[in-house]
Amino acid sequence: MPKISVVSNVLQANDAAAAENRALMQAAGVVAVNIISAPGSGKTTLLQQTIPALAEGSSAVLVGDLQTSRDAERLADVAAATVQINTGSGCHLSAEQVAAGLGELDLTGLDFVFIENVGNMVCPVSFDLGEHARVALLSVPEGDDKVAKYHTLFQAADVIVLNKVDLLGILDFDLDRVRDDIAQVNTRAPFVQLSAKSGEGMDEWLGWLRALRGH
Ligand SMILES: Nc1nc2c(ncn2[C@@H]2O[C@H](COP(=O)(O)OP(=O)(O)O)[C@@H](O)[C@H]2O)c(=O)[nH]1
Ligand SMILES: [Mg+2]
Repeated sequence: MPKISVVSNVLQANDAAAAENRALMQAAGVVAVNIISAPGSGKTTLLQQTIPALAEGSSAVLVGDLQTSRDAERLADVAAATVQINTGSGCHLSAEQVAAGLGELDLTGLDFVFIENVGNMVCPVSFDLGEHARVALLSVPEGDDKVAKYHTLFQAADVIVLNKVDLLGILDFDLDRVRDDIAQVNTRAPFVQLSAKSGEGMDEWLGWLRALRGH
């Protein structure tokens, strides 16, 4: 069998599992948000601040990492439930892994399931997990050239978040360049600038999530 067929079969199986995940969460009235970024851009920190601000215990988190349950431990205090998914050497979460994670959760009464994908700006982009919305997260220390370099991530995003704006002015980072690059690839997604550390800009992010949830 040609290699291309194998790849497309993998994606077809993933898409079927993603559709089931989406239907399951839809039926439970839960909104799923898939967060994709490079390692260290602040996914876990952002969720640590976001979940209590939305409402303590309103959200569950599925966290993907190659190894360790460190992020799940960091989120355990604020989330209604947290499932750590170790991918071994895998550079992204698959819909089947998310299905297994959802099997560990009681979705009753939840507003959101946040999915912290494996830190990677390339691999997770091709894999629908059954999310309702996709977040592309960038942070100031990564540099202002990443939107142009990793355009597929930003093209596929429903919202683009720039984290660590408390470091603007300390590090060289041209915000206009990022705005221009986003305009080239995605005119649909809002561009939210925030600091998960200082809290600046968090209101706009929380407002976007509440609008997504519909209340
Ligand atoms: N200065 C600053 N540091 C941050 C901010 N958000 C996260 N960090 C730090 O960035 C590092 C990586 O954050 P983490 O949440 O683990 O990133 P993840 O790998 O994407 O989950 C940690 O040392 C955080 O304290 C922020 O808004 N400003
Ligand atoms: Mg993390």
